[in-house]
Amino acid sequence: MANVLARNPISLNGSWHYIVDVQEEGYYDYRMNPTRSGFFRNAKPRRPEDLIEYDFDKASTMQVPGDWNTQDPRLFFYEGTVWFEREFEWHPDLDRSRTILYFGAVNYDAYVYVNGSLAGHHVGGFTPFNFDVTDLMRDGYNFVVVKVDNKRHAEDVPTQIFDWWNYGGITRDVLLIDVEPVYIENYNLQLVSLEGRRLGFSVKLNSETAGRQVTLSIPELKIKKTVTTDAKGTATIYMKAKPQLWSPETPKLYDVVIEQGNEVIRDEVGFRKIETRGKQLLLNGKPIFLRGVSIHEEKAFGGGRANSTEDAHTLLSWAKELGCNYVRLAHYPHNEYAVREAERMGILVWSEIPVYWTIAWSNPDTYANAERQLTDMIKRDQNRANIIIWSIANETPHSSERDAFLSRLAKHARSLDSTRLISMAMEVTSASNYRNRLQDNMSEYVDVVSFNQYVGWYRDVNDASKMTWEIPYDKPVIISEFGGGAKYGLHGEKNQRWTEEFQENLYRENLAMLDKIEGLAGTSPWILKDFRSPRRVLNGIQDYYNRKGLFSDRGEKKKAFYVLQEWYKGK
Ligand code: GCB
Repeated sequence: MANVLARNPISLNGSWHYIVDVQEEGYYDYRMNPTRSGFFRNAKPRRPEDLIEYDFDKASTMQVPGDWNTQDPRLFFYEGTVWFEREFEWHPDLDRSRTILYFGAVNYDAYVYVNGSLAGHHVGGFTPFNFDVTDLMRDGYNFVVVKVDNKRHAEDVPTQIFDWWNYGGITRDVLLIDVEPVYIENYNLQLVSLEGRRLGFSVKLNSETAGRQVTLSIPELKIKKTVTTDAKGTATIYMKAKPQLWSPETPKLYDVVIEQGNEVIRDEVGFRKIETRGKQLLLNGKPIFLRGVSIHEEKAFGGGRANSTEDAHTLLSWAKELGCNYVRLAHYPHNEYAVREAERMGILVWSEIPVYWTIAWSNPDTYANAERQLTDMIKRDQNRANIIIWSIANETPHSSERDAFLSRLAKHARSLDSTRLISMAMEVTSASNYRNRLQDNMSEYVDVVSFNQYVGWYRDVNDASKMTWEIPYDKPVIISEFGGGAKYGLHGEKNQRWTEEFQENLYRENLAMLDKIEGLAGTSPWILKDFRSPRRVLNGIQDYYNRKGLFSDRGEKKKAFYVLQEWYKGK
């Protein structure tokens, strides 16, 4: 279900009880069989002699949405199962007979129970999901229990190793939404032709119900159109219109109202066209250079999972100060507030799924999982004008199994959305020491050729001026990552690793090198802010932070910030 915030949800955010369950005592009996008296029952002793060895009422509480790692010091490194419970009063809406329970994201594996019964199971830490819980709800007192497990596995997406913190918990909003049995599940409104200035609108009901009237209004454009759904519960219409186009300079959004039966859904939608011409990237028909930076979904100050407009606004304001018109939201779909705030601020977005490094390419369940995450990312954000690129992977090792997996994903993305560009962060293959050639079978499946390179960090910085780059594809090129680490406040010579001067020099050398790459259409250096990673263990320097930020984890600017800012002024 898309655009949930526009559906008068009842928020279940707030204080939830939690129980840390290292051995999944609340799920399996002592023979490892799922138990019927698990913690999801939220049981209470009825007689004095009853034995119940847990009690949510006496358990500690934490804030939802939120990660457990930064809310309880005992859980900082914890990867495993935690049970969450919350009670609430609820009364049926007599006009709307179905109730949907929605989660913005739970990392990673979630079993959801309502009043002791299973409502559903979901896998994947960064995409929304919802269950129809009508038959499980009661008038008055209700409770929800969620078993959350963030243990890593080789066949998961992401896989067992990744360079960011595995924040566990119910990390995005929990909402209850009352709907009628037939409701609008999703819709798609966009500019389909720049020249003819035509808009396309399509709508999809939750069921295959024909004959439903859906009205689209865009008052500022004097548009009011009614369509009738077909046997699939869908309808499409095209219309002429001359909207002011959305762009980073003028991020114009139009108020939109969509009505069906008693439903009224409001949204803000922008209209723009993104396409490529040879090695050029065109926004609204004009060449654009993407002045970007990569961002992890971590709070600006002190870390922890970010999940609010305010969190996003702070990070995006830093990107704007840097001179950015674009961000790479790495390495998984970020929360909807962040995407919408970027749209309001005029910031273009690359959005990605966590197909990262060594995925289990031959495992059909892994593929199905990746495809589901891709679908859910696209479905959630298909009306956001600022998203121009869907990225299907990052730094994946070449093999025929990987090619089969990724080409299938790319085709799937294109079948869902033909109006945006598809890319993935590739790796450079080098022909000789200073001669770099990008050769990747996936290049034929993407619209934009992107790659990460770490000259100056994982390779000698003195190489930068000698490097030549061959990118034998007639497509725009994005350097999706480059960078190096520095500890804020540590100073020294430019050849001294971890100093701000080292990072500053690395940026100078890299930017001069980038200027010589033919067809360069943009870049998103790694990364806006120092972020937590369990792989970064150097005491006194890293302390479990990847230090490649242009800002420290406390929001202090490092010297390299100014180098990039200056370069962006000329772009
Ligand atoms: C990469 C990865 C990114 C890492 C970065 C690094 O290539 O895509 O996730 O954090 O390098 O710092 O090494």
